[in-house]
Amino acid sequence: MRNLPSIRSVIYSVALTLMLPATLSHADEVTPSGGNRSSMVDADFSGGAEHVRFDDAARELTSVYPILIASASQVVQNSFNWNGPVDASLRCDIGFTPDAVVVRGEFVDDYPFCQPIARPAMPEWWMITYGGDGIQFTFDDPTSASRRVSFVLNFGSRATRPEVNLMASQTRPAGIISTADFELFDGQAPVNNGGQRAVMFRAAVPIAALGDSRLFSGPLRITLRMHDLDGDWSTYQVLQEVIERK
Ligand SMILES: [Ca+2]
Repeated sequence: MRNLPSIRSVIYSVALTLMLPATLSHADEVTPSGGNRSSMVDADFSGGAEHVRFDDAARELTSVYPILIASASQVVQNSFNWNGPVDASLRCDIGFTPDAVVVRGEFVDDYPFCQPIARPAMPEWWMITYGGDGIQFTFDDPTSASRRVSFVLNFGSRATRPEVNLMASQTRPAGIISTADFELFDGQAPVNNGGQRAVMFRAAVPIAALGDSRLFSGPLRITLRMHDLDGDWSTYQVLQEVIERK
């Protein structure tokens, strides 16, 4: 029997700074070892931005938007693989400052940090667009299909060396955003989710490293995709939610 996730009832806190730091202790052991597949995401690229710290950016927030992914209707690829919120679900606050995108949230995954290749970003023609566990944020202008920026919170295999990867930008090459701040923490065990502990994450990404700062000053469509791999490629699934910032 699957109960509705308790995270549905969680009231979002606008105060991103209330995050309680902890260490991440339960990186999953079933994660295959990293491979050597070549990738679009090899460059270390800052875009000339200063390194940003989450705590500093969170103090400058001008707007915050909550997103919840926990229902079957949000599984947009390989929905037959989804076994409910214990398998893959998340909630996230996406905030903006004049200079940074700030995200904070938590996810539940029965096999977290499964990442069989070192650089999981895949070309568009792959049916699997991101070959491992990761959370992808795409921002585009609803009035102009050509203006689009996308980055991924790349957990790294077994949560070692988490990094932010720029996936798509009109003005910047794909690569590691070394000026971003990204951390993972142990979360609490939500009630009614089978005892699966949540993993908390928080990140701040300089807009200058994403390119096209004008994109972030106008109407914005925000697409959040949770890429979930639980073992071999047959387990791959994608969950998605889209919101619009007026
Ligand atoms: Ca899973």
